[in-house]
Amino acid sequence: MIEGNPALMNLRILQAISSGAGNARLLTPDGHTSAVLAFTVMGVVNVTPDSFSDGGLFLDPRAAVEHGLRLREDGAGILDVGGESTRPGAEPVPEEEELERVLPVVEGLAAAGGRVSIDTTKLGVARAAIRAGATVVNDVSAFRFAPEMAGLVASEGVQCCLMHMLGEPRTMQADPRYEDVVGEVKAFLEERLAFATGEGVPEERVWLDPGIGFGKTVEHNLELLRRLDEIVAIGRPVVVGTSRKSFLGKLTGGRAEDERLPGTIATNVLALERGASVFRVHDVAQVADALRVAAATVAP
Ligand code: PMM
Repeated sequence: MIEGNPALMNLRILQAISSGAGNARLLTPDGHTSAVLAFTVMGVVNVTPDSFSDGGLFLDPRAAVEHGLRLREDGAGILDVGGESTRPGAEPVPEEEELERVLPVVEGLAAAGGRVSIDTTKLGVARAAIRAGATVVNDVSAFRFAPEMAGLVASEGVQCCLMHMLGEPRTMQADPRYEDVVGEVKAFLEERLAFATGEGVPEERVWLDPGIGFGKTVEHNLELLRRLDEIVAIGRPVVVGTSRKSFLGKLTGGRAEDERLPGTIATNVLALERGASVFRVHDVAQVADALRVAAATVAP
């Protein structure tokens, strides 16, 4: 447990691990670490027909690679490639199909020097993506759907993001309930971290994510964001993914997905202030600017 200002905790965490939160972008152009709070923007590259805000836009691998490279120019330190939608109610995609969608994109982005994470819950997809150049496994099931994923991450020496989700995407939004959402999510993440390290993954390679929108009501999401410092206190870099999610629409009178950038920025800026260090977003340029400015105001 680390105590103190969450933003400073975040900085200490990032400085304590030489690889930081992946290739944590530092805010000074000359790359000094001590002057300004560090953060990493993770750009979303969904290669799916049905993801909730960008489904079908980048199904062609060339379009997806171009999109990812644009996001990198916009300030994404990591490109998160996903081939299976996790929108509420989504049905699983067969492994072969997921592989066909993501592999050319992972290969193309890695060949162009991009740092790639693979957003998958499947062992075979993670293994192939790592061979194709991915260096982070972003598993929204936190190794629950394929426990062998932990051994893969350990033996390949890659990093992983373990996320909280209540159940599975098909059913997660059917009346989610918690006694204490923050306490339960925190306990889950601590248990998953212990599982990962027990399987040989060095703690320094694990990031944690409260899973905004994954089996949560609007109020659950807000409580997790309000008390994010409690998740940060576990002592691992915290990833947040609020980008364009439906609770932002509900809080703003029913705004559509492409009208949720202000809400996305507000939540990411506050999450930074509360100690999160990796921000998974679609609108990289705008969020990166907002985070740069916000980070300057919480600099030590
Ligand atoms: N959200 C989505 C997909 N993958 N991964 C992590 N670590 N955290 C998230 O919040 C997350 C994720 C769903 O969003 P999308 O359909 O817009 O990609």
